Amino acid sequence: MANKGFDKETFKKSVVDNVKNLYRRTIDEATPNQVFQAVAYAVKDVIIDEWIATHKEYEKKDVKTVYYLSMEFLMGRALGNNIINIRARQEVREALDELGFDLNVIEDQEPDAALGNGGLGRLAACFLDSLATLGYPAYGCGIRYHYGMFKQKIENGYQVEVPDNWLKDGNPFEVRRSEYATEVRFGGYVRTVWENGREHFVQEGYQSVMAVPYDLPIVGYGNNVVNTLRIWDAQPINTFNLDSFDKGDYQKAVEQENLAKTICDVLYPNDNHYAGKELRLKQQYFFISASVQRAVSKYMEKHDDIRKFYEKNAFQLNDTHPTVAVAELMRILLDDYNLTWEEAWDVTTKTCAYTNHTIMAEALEKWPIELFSRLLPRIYQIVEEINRRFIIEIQQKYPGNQEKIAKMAIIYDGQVKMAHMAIAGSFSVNGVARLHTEILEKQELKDFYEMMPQKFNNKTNGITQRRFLLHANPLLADWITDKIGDEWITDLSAISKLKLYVDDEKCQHEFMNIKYQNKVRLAKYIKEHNGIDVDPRSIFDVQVKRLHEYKRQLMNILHVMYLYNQLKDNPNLDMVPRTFIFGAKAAAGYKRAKLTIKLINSVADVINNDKSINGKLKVVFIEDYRVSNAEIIFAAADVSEQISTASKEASGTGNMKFMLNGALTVGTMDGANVEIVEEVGAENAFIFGTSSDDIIRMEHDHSYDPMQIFNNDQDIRRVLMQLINGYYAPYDPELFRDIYNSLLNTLSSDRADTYFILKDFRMYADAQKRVDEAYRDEQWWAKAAMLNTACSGKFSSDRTIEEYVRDIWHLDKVKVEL
Ligand code: 26Q
Repeated sequence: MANKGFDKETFKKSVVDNVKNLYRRTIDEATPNQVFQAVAYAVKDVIIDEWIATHKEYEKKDVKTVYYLSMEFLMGRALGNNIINIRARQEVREALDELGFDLNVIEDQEPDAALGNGGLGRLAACFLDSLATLGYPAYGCGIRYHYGMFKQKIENGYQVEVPDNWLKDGNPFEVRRSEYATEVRFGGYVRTVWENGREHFVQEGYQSVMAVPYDLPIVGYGNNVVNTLRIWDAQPINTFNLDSFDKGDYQKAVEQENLAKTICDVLYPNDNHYAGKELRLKQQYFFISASVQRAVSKYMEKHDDIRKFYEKNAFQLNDTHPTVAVAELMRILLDDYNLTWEEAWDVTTKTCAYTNHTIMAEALEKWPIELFSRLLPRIYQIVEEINRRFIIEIQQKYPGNQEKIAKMAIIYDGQVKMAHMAIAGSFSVNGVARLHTEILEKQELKDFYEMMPQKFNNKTNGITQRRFLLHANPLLADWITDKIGDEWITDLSAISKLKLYVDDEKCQHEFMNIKYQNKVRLAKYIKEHNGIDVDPRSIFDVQVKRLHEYKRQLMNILHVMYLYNQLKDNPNLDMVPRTFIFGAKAAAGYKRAKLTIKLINSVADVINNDKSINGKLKVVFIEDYRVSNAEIIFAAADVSEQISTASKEASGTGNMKFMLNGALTVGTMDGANVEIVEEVGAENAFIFGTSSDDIIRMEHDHSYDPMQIFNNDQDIRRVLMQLINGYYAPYDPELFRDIYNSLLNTLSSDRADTYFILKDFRMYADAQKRVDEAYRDEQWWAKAAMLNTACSGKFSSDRTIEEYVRDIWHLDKVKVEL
């Protein structure tokens, strides 16, 4: 377990010295935040040698490298994770103890690196952890947003967004690499010149910014491997020429400076929703151009034939957001290396691979031609040519079929369709769970699948057990290691050995006792942050994820309202006390999502202050749900709510984090829930709801009518009426009218109850009834909870990464000796 090279006394001295050098203070005068900084630098000191050694080894072996291109990396905190991965947790804890500090308090000083919205960004972070731990050469490439995901405050029940100034005290782990700064160009026009009997294209009158990389270490677990997350920042370029100080130049200089100032300002806080903002496209091209330029330069430092670029490099596109990489790589190959179109296209389509994360129509990126061509004139020319040739291919396959072209063209209806370009420009297209990939092949991307089935494949998502068990749940982690050894840390399939113990009553007690202690820890957090008392003996029923209608937090809270009605009718109702816990950020402009947060808080206010129900029901909305408090929440959950409308959640990854920590799933047959149930057995989960096939069918034939359900089910009717009769908002009875309308009124959206909440409500309530009954049988529950942990082996991102390597990237493992 422990790190042999780690010396506690040296480390202590390093911390003390850092406090002196950074703050001119002795250690006993230092604030916890100053100690955090000092400890982080001391840890970086240990990491840095491994980081250098890793890259020396990569160079020596001339390895193939994957570039994981992503607009988002939702890293969370680094310190605790890094200490764990250098396997020095115990020593660092002792060192700090001896200096008079508590490691947990010190870790708590670190702001989350929240450079992502939710699932897609956190997946990227888990993948980096797995790549380093498995010893694969990899770079994450992204943006150094100055403001990450906003902090959420709840005021009077409403979400208020507060800027996340995460860099204000500096980031001790980052290294600025100005030697790799590179220019990125926007706007202007393209001039065609003839040279050596060939057309050449020169961009002129453009504005440019300097892209400057900052590197963050990604520490593998106990293997001396340290990979790099490279995030690019923008800096004004120094072309301000005083000699030619005329009005035009001055204007341009100011504009360039503003461009550099705005590009990396802030992460767009939209999750699964496209907003066609010009600045967003600038962000995309900015980090892609810089990353691709650098990857090509690095390759050419050691090779002479750019035509073989793909032999040493793979670009994985995390959704369509980085798709401009296809055209940017083409541009560099054509304009800078003078390859022919055919040669350049061969290299590009052997380098790029695309991961799809959603089938939601409103998330598809389509850029207006006007905007795209104005901002990226040379890139647009290349996209036009890609499109022209792609259409010829379609015509060859389907002669005379105009409909196919309308459905598949990259440029159509005045728009550039990024998903179509990603598919055309990649050798691999993957979904993120089996069901999701099937839906892509049979429905959403059917035409593409029929034309090029060989590109399509599935890679079911995973999560890193190092952060979400070893770090987040130390009690359970130690207990598991005690029982079956520590192999599970780097090979989660080994966790199945726990199955031997699921019938052992002593083990059941120990397991549930750890769950209880984790619930006490969360109860304490809730008391400190919400001022609400919750009973750790109640069922902790948790739904934490971004707020979105398809995820159906609304169905959850409507069910709470329904339970409350039952309790009001019958205060002696026999039910196991339950604490419903929510955590969710709504995109800042997503009105209905924000109103849902207000509804949850309004219901919480009424229920939590009603003495007559004897504490049988509590509702808690955890403010500012993020990676760092997620770690506390998953460990404490009894019930995991995964209740999306079937077919809408591509995979989900929270579902896996709950399972790993021994929670039972209440869920629909959607995303990776399908595979979770396959692993743990349907009898150890609470599955309900309309199937994805039936949902898709009803979406097509418009046969669903929620009003019928409203008319025929008086419990549902009563709950819905409470949305508009002031029951939860006496001061403003109309407050929740929009939510009521969304469920029943076809005028408020093109279809009422778009996400089939009323359709699934009864089945959901039944599933929840089964939870209540099952929890009473302590032995049954303990066994089922242990089985969830024991059957979670498939859902390690280590497994996912091995599949990407085997089927897509074809990387070799590297060993690093110090
Ligand atoms: C697009 C354009 C403009 C602004 C923002 C966006 C944008 C940003 C983020 C679009 C989508 C996202 C995020 C999507 C996402 O998180 N998808 C989730 O990905 C997870 C990892 O594969 C899956 O588990 C989830 O099911 C899926 O919803």
